[in-house]
Amino acid sequence: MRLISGIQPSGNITLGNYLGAVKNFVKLQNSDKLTDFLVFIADLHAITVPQDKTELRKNIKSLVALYLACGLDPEKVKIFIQSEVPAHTMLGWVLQCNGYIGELERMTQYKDKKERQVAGVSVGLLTYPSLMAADILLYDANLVPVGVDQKQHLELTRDLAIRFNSRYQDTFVVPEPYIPEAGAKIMSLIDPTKKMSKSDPNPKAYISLLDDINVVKKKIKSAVTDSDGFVKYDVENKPGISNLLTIMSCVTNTSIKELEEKYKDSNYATFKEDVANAVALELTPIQAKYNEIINSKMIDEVLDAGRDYANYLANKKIAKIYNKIGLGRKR
Ligand code: ATP
Ligand code: LTN
Repeated sequence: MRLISGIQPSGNITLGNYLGAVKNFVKLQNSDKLTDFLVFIADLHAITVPQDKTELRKNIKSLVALYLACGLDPEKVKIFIQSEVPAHTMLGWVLQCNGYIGELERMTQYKDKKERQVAGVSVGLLTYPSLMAADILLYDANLVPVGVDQKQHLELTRDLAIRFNSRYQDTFVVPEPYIPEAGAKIMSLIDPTKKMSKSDPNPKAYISLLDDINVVKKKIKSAVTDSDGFVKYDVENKPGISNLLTIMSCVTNTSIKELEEKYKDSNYATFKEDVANAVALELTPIQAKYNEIINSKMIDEVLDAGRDYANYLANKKIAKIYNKIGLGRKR
């Protein structure tokens, strides 16, 4: 079984990216059903909205170091940068020509991000899911571990694969999403009805994995909750407390039920203090490892090996696809 996933270097990854995606990559890398696991830095996706050149470079490197610091083992997972494998863009174009504007315009992420653009909406923001589909289909991946916000893009990927397979005969594996039961949608700390997002303009909304530990604790303690005063999981009426329960449950591997029982007589201050300490405990070793890795040679070594392997698989596949469509001369 082949797995693939990517994260955009659009900022430092958040606790949401970690619990919804990276923590699961680390679990899945040990599965005995695995033949290949590819994890990449989706830098071409990041430029769908304006990025500062220096920041982008810094974020790419930092994301590799964070993947490793969170426990991805380069022996088991090939880590590479999307823009270093040109076949992604080559297939992205082909899939744009097999997708419909209407289906792209329906994507929730497009509709949300479009509203936030002050300097104009790029064409790439709309066509981005075709490139995401290319990222996956290029490798005949079976399973794609992602947070719940990517489910719609995965459905589109499946539709594109099925459509292409029926037009040009079987070419692509139709992939399945892998969405964790808990932690697939961590919410903003200042507006718990909104997803926690690394590109949120307000840093109080998210916890970055690289935030100073005291800042992490402060952000959790000042997370928006409600005035009921009892710790109970109820997403509809108590989204802030429910979000903190989810976070606590994921970092301590304890069920929400058990946590509700434990904190049934506690006030919010005590509960938040414990959540803050639990998150700090999870992030402290990651930060220590990150600091060891960020200036080491390991980053380039891992990326060189990942790039070569990904190009090897991707170039074989893109040649077959171009042949099926009738592009260029027969190879
Ligand atoms: P941006 O703010 O630039 O859109 P993002 O923080 O939403 O970025 P992505 O790079 O789009 O993050 O997502 C990387 C992975 O993390 C995806 O698998 C996505 O589903 C997952 N993810 C993103 N946000 C959350 C969240 N709040 N909770 C759980 N998983 C998340
Ligand atoms: N669109 C994703 C990042 C991403 C991705 C992928 C995830 C780009 N290509 C392929 C899984 C598989 C996002 O999280 N915004």
